[in-house]
Amino acid sequence: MVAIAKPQQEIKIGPTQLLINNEWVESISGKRFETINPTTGEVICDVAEADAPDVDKAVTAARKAFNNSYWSKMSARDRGLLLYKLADLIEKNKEELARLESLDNGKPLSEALNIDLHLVIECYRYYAGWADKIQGKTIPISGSYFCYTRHEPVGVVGQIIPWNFPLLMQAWKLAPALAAGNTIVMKTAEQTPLSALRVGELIIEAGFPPGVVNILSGYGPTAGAAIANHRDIDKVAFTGSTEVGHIIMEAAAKSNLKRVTLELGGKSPSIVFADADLDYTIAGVHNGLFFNQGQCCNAGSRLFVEEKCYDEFVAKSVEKAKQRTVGDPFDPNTKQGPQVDQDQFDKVMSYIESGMRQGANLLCGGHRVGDRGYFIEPTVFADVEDEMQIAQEEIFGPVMSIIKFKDLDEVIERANKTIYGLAAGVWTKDISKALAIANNVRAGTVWVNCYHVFDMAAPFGGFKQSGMGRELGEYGLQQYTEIKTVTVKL
Ligand code: TXE
Repeated sequence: MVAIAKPQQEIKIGPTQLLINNEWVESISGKRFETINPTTGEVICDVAEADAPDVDKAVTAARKAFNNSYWSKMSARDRGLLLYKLADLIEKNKEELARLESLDNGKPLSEALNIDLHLVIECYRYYAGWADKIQGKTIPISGSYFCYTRHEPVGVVGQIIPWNFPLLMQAWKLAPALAAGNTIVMKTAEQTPLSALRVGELIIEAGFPPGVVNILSGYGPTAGAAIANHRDIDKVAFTGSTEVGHIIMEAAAKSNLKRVTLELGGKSPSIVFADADLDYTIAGVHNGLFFNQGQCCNAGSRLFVEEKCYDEFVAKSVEKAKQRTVGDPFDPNTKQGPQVDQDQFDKVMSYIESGMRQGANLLCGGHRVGDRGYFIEPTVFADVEDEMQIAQEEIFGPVMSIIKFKDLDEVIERANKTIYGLAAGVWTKDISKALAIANNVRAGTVWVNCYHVFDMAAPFGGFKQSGMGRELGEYGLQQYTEIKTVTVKL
């Protein structure tokens, strides 16, 4: 039984309608859907449910704002100031936003506040600084011409975000798009609509003009698909499953060849060599897998451990997992809250069953915690083989799969045997081994003796079926601009 403490302060829910053209409106169908508290399984409230006609309405507002408005004529520096103002407002309201995030998503409040909100505020500030530094080039072409490039906004951007970091994924999408001068129709994840809507209020308060940011709550196959298929959306940016990533690209191809960026699933190898500082590494890989209830696209979910230190590593990892406190996200001692919803809970439990069925060695966990909400024990499997489902597919839950390896070349080959390529970790004191992994593992990010280190200035994204394009940093900004070449006869 998980004891559920009452949140110390009453949680203010904020708006539950759609944000279109800086107005809070019901959906055209009048439909609403419920958002569930994953800690208890109870309904928090209902929110307006967008579908294709609401997407149309939001796109019309966004197009108008893009084509002919105060926004399109605003200086880049003033756009940056608006983003700074939004960051300040989020900072002012960060405790309230963190509580809302924990309520709707289930993540521990301390993490929502100190990690998610911290990064959210940094993200808006980082891209605020970029707004007036988006520059083209002058190009020395042959003949009597003056040639230069302009980096212009792509236009109306559709953004579809997931539920694992609702506010942070909103920031990663909104901040670079706004810095570059685009207008936006964002669909949040149906599991976690609330915090993004509260940010919608702050967007209006900051002074963003009508139509620049439109926020819709709704489901994927309806509102999400309407965005991906829309003929007047110039780009779609998506974060979610690889399966839906395929659907988004197909929709973009079949509609208007809108630009597509995708940040998808992963099955990232975390590779431990016997010379690593073992206790430090065990803590690092533990966090690399269990952080955020294991619901991270970049989780180090294929843990390769060198034969020479395997037994000790496994024993200590199991001890560490057993000590992890699972419980009420509002309790300051909690390290792990519930999975986000019943579907994710069922998915993780079915992978645990599959691990046992296929002969992996379950050393701790494997069960539900309590009798309500979506809590799962921190689970460790050892003796996992490469071809087992738990070593190949994204579990997205608190399930560690430990795999034995013998040497460097072998582990590189095995680490690359996956359809994914989002991230990788390597733990060693030997710089040559570290760089051999960094150079040869096909992944968008490689962490050496660390994991989950994010900075707004460092790009993030996937090789292979983990995605297309990059988010964050200057590279992330480029995905929100079109390059125009201007050639002038002299
Ligand atoms: O993802 P979906 P789900 C992975 C993770 C997880 C699995 C399923 O393995 O267990 O995906 O999660 C919208 N057209 N990741 O079902 O469905 C949807 O409404 C347009 C990894 O939540 O991909 C939501 O807003 N949009 C991941 C968003 O896509 C559609 C984060 C993500 O939902 C759509 C989340 C459609 N046809 C899950 N169908 C990461 N990369 O971090 C759904 N959506």
